[in-house]
Amino acid sequence: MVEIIVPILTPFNEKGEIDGEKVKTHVENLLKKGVDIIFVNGTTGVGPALSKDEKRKMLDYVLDVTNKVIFQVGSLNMKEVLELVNYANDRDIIAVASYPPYYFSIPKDFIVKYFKEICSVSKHPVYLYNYPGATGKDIDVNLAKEIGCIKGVKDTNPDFAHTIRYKELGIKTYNGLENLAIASLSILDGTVVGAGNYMPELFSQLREYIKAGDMRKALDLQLKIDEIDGTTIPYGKISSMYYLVKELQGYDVGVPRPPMYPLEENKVKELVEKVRKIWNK
Ligand code: ELE
Repeated sequence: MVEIIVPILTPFNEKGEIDGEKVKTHVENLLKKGVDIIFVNGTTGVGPALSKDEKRKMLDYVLDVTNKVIFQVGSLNMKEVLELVNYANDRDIIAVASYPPYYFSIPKDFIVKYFKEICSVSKHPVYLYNYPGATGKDIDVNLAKEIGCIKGVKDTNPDFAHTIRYKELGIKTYNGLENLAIASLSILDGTVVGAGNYMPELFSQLREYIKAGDMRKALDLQLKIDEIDGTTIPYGKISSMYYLVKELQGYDVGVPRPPMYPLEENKVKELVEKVRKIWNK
C-alpha cells in the first residue's frame, strides 16, 4: 500500500508546554481521514526546537493512539540522540529516523559514523531524513549506500530524480514535498506531507484518483493542493498550520511556540479566507 505520512505538528499551550490531549485528538482525526503513519519530531513538528524530554513526550502521546510511528531522533547532541534511540527500543514503532548532524562543516565520514552509531544501538529500522535545503548536507544514494544500514528515506527535495535513485537500495522511499505528492504516491512508497496536518482528506483523495488511474483529476487536485500550500508561505508555513487545523479540521491543536511565532488575529482571518476559497470548504 502506498502510504500517506504526516509529520505531525507539536501542539503547545500558551505557556509553551506540549499539550498531550491535543496530540491525541489530532492523531485520531488524521488516521480517520486516511493517514497511515505519523512522523514525530519532523520539521513541521519543530523537531530541532524541542528538548529531549519533549521529543520523548511527543512519541508517547502519539503511541497512546497508534504504533504506526516513525520517531525522529536527530540532534547535535550525540548522547541525546542515542538516549532517544534507546527510549524507542523499549517501544513498538515502525522506525527511528534522523537528519544528519547539521550546522557544522564536517567530512562525509563523520556523517557515515553518525548513522552507523544509530544503527548499532537501534533495534528498529533506521530511516534517513534527507533535507539538504535545511541541513546543508545531502546524503544521496551513494552516501546512503556507504552507511549501509539505512532501511528507509524521506527525501525532502525538489529534485525527484534524486529521490527515485534511493530505490536502487531497495529501501522504503518517500519524497517530503507537497507539490510532488502526485509523483510520490504514483511511483514511490508514499508521501510525507506537512500540509496533511490540515488537509489530510485531499491527500487521501489524491491517492484514490491515482489508484483509479484518473490522472487528470489527480493533477487538478495536485494543483489545488499547491495553491493552498503556497498561500501559507508568506504567513510562515508551520505557524499557519496550527490555525488551519482549527478552522478546517474543527479542533484545537494549540499555538505555535517561538521561534515559530503565533499569527495576529487579522492575519489568521485573511489566511483562512484565502484557503477556504481555494479549497471551497
Ligand atoms: C516536509 C518539510 C518541508 C515535511 C517534515 C516533513 O515536516 O518533517 O517548508 O515545505 O520545504 O518535508 O516540512 O518543509 P518545506 O517531512
